[in-house]
Amino acid sequence: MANYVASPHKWVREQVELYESSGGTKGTTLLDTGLPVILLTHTGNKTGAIRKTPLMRVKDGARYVLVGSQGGRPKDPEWVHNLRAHPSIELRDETVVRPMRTHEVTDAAERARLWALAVAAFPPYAEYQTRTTRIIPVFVAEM
Ligand code: F42
Repeated sequence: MANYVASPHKWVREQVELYESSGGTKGTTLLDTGLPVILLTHTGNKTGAIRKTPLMRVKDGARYVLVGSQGGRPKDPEWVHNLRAHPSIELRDETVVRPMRTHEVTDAAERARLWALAVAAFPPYAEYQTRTTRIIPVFVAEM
């Protein structure tokens, strides 16, 4: 059984702890935006450790859209590499926890459709894309 290794970022680590310890009833939104957050449990590509990452909740029907924005920083977040190597995850949406499969969206038209959903759910994503030359990766998570 792999070990859980918490995020080095205090605010992220604390959100994960509150979200999980409350059974998905607290810590479920992003700071002062009030917008909903999901919790991804995934496997480290290099370490094999269990990693937990809060992301904005973006839905496409029953599916979830995962956006590797990381505030528009120059590099993809590390969880993106983890999902490319280990697509099986667990996704917590408030009180509901389910195993899911993920895939990266490579088709340009499909990515554009999902990107529009993402920006509608969390408008700052649009600005994050302008801060970086990388194309922000988009994944889908589904049962
Ligand atoms: N980040 C987003 O990208 N999109 C969002 O929508 C988003 C929303 C959000 C909401 C609430 C919140 O609290 C945070 C939110 N974040 C969002 C930030 C997100 O949770 C992550 O902190 C951020 O994306 C950075 O992810 P990261 O995977 O780069 O995390 C770093 C800081 C980290 O934890 N690094 C670890 C470390 O020890 O330095 C290692 C992480 C890791 O997975 N290592 C892999 C391993 O094998 O263990 C190797 C990875 C590789 O390169 O192969």
